Amino acid sequence: MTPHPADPELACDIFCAVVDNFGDIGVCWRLARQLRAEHGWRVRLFVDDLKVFHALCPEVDSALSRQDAMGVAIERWHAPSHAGDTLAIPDVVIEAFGCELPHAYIAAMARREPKPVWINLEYLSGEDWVADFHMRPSPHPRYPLDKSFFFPGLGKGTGGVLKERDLDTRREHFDAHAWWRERVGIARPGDGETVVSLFAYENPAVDTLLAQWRDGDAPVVLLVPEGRISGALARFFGLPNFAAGTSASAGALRAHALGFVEQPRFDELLWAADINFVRGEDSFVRAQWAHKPFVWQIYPQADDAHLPKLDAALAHYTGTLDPSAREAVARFWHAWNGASAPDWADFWRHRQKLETCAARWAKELAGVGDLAGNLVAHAASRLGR
Ligand code: TRH
Repeated sequence: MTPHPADPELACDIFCAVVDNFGDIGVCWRLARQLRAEHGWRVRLFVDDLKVFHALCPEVDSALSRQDAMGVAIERWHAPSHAGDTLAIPDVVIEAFGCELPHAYIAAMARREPKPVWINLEYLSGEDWVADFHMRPSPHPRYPLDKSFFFPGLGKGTGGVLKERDLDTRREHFDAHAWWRERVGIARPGDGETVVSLFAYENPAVDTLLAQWRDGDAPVVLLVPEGRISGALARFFGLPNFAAGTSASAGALRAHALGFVEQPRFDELLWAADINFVRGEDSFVRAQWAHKPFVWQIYPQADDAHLPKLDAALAHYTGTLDPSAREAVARFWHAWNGASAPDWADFWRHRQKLETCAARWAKELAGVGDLAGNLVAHAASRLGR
């Protein structure tokens, strides 16, 4: 049973170590806000890199060791051994992505009665094994504590992915005309132009793709949030940089660089485009909720450990496409992840089918349930609520 906000508030600590980029804090911050806003939990978020956090939430001041933002208490986690000034252990403790909790904190968890619900939030994977391992408890070797492994996933029996209750309504009421004027400073492109958003790591395939867009018959309008791919855009257009506010064109391609926006506004970019290139974990999830075709650049791991995850996601997402469209998507995603040269025309000739597939997939994914709701239900049952 999901605790009603009118019930005494459940307290929760989330620990987040920023490994790199924005995904670790991106997921934790989204989860923290949702637990607070939709489930009425009292949330404290420990983060070891407030500068990265500041990019997602400009009201976070990286100089402060303790502050509140959007109803969430934020603590700068400044050393592995530090756990805030008090060791007040809450009802639920979430360690994100295997970051190690401070020993003193674990010892205090073991002393608490009743014991807190201890959850390790794993990275998202669409692979089948995830459902078998989701929520398996593992006893601590020294303390009388169980830790459960919460696996986000794309299929039944997994923890699902994050989705706010008002997301679809916000998407449906999105004012695209106002967005283009405000964010890009131009009128919304016409139906004959394909709008592409490009949020990506450095990618050797990007030059080929940019050249295909430039030389293609159909106009392409490219929106590029400033970041790791910006250098490639600057080189392509022969510019010193491709910083926010820069625009450039070549042949059929027009490109605009955008500034990084606070996280709740990131979805608007995905809604404004016809197709979205996304990466990592959180933007990959948001692209699925955007009801638009998308291309995923997965976070690369040693020994190509990411490739089965890429194929597992493809199997879920393209499961209802006919074989020729399904193979074209797989070819394009593989090319974008380093396998070969991308072929835009081969991929985008399936546009209509991809649009239908995107909406169908979002509906199917919603059937797995929202991650925050699934996590709350688990905690509530463990706490006997
Ligand atoms: O930044 P990412 O590549 O993050 C990660 C990390 O590399 C992490 O270590 C890795 O394990 C994980 O991927 C899989 O990509 P991701 O996950 O999409 O996070 C980007 C976040 O940035 C996401 O929450 C959306 C947000 N964002 C904004 O808030 N504003 C913006 O303008 C943009 C472009 C992104």
